[in-house]
Amino acid sequence: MKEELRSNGKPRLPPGQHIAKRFPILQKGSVVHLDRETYKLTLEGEIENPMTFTLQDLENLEDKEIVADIHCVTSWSKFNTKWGGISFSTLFKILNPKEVAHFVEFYCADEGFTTTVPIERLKADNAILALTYEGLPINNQHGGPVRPIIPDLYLYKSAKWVIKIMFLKEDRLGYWERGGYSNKADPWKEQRYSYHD
Ligand SMILES: Nc1nc2c(c(=O)[nH]1)N[C@H]1C(S)=C(S)[C@@H](COP(=O)(O)O)O[C@H]1N2
Ligand SMILES: [Mo]
Repeated sequence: MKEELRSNGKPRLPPGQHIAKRFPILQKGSVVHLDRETYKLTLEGEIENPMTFTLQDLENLEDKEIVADIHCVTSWSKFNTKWGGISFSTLFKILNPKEVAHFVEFYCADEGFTTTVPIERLKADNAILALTYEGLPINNQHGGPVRPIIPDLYLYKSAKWVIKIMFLKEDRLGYWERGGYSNKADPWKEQRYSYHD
């Protein structure tokens, strides 16, 4: 079969990856079940307008859809996944991050799971704070009701069951990153492990 290429002529599948047949479900422990009625997302740290949103608040802000190829560091990739939700530029207009906010840390409902990304990564066109997958609310297995999807980084940066988003001056290592995975996590550069950083 002829290899698929991206618009820049490079292969569509990052080095060392293969296509998954289904959509694997992966997390450090068990699947978390968050109650959609009582769900709250807290946004705080280096922003002018800290706030807490209910799921309804977030749904009212929905303004974006992406179709993305996603890549897990354990080597599976999935093409053409469709997510709907809020663009980070919309969120940033509301929150007004301070000049000093260079990193964004996601806290998750599976105790102890965090991950951090440079704020610039969230400004990419294909990053989204996702509420839907393939047109339906994201299910528990895939991190619903709310998870960021950041397709340009290995999928451990796309935190499931997000309950708090913290804006930071400085970087902080997350759960998989402390365990030896790369904090840079660019699949095109095959930054899988921390010794590449
Ligand atoms: N809260 C939380 N988010 C997480 C993880 C986790 O352990 N906890 N694992 C990450 C990893 S390693 C991967 S590959 C993806 C898997 O997402 P999926 O189960 O929707 O395929 O979730 C990421 N987000
Ligand atoms: Mo992963």
